Amino acid sequence: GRELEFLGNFQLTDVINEDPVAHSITLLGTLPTGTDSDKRDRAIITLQKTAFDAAELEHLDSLLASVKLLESNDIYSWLMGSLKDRDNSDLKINVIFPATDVHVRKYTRQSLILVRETPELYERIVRPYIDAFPPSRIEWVQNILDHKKEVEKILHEDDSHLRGGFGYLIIPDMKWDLTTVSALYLVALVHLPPGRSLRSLRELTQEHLPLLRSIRRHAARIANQRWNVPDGGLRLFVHYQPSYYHFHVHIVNANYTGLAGQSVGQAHLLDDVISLLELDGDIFQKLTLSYNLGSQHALYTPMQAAQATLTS
Ligand code: M7G
Repeated sequence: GRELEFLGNFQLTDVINEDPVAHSITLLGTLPTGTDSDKRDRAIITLQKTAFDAAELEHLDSLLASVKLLESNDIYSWLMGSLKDRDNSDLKINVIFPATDVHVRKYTRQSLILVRETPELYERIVRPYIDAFPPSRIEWVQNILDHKKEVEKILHEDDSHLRGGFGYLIIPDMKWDLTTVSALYLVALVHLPPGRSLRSLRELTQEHLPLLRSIRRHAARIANQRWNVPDGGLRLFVHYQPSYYHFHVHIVNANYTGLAGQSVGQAHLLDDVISLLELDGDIFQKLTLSYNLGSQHALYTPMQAAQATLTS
C-alpha cells in the first residue's frame, strides 16, 4: 500500500545501531519530504524481528515456507527456515521522520559512563538542560493527552487532573506490536492539573503517591482483564534520565527481559519508588541519583566534568 511505497523510497546513509540478540537494526537515511518535490529529510528506521506467538507454533507446516538442513550429528540437527506469508507480521518497523539531531544521537550506538547526580548537580546542570527543551519535544505526549492521536488505543483514563490532582492515562507503547503478549509494553502518561508540571523522578513527592499507586493497580487490572497476565506478571519502571520530560511509567511483561532500557543505571522499579516515598516524601529531592549516560547525550560532557567535584 501507501506505506510500502513510502518506505521503498528510503535511501540508506548509515547503519547506526545493531543488536543481534534483540534481532534489531537501526538505519539512518533519507525519505522524500513531499510527493512532488526532490527535497529529502533525515529518517531513522528501526527494524526488529517480532517475537513468536505460541498459538502459531502448533502446526509448524503452516508456519514454515522452506527449510534447509545445515548439519546433523547423532541426535542433533540444525536447519535454517523461512516463514510463510501469513496474517502475523515478521517485522516491527519504527520510523522517525523527520528526525532531529537529538534523535540521531539517541539512536546511535555509543559508549556509556556512569555518573552521580547530587541535588546540587541537578540544580546546576540538569535542571537548566531540562528547562531548555522546547515543548515541541513532547508534542506526541500532548497529542495523546488531548485525544488528538491514538485515542482509540486508550486503555484506562483517570481524570483527577480536573479536580486539582494528578490524573493519567494508559496506552500501548510504540515499542509494542499490539499483539505479542510476551512482549507486552504499555505506558502511563500523567495528566497535569492546571499550572503544575511533573517532569521526572527527581520531582516526585508524597503528593504523587495516590497517582503512582493508582497506575500500579490499574496497569495490573488491565493486563489481567485484556491479556490474562497473572498477578506479578508486570514490571513497572521509571527511567532516569528519560528521553521525554513529561512524567510517565513503563509497563512491561515481567518475562520480557534483556530489553534495552531495563538496565541498572536507567530503570527504577515503580514499587521501589513508591516505597521510598512512603518512607520520606521528599527523598527524591535529597538523593544522589546515579545513572548511565551515552557519549552522544547532551549531559555527557558537563556531567562527566562535574564528577571531579564530588567526594569519592
Ligand atoms: P522515555 O523513558 O522517555 O524514553 O520513555 P526511552 O525509553 O525512549 O528512552 C518514553 C516511552 O514512550 C518509550 O517507551 C517510547 O517507546 C514511548 N513513545 C515514544 N513516542 C514518541 C511515542 C508515541 O508517539 N506513542 C506512543 N504510544 N509511545 C511513544
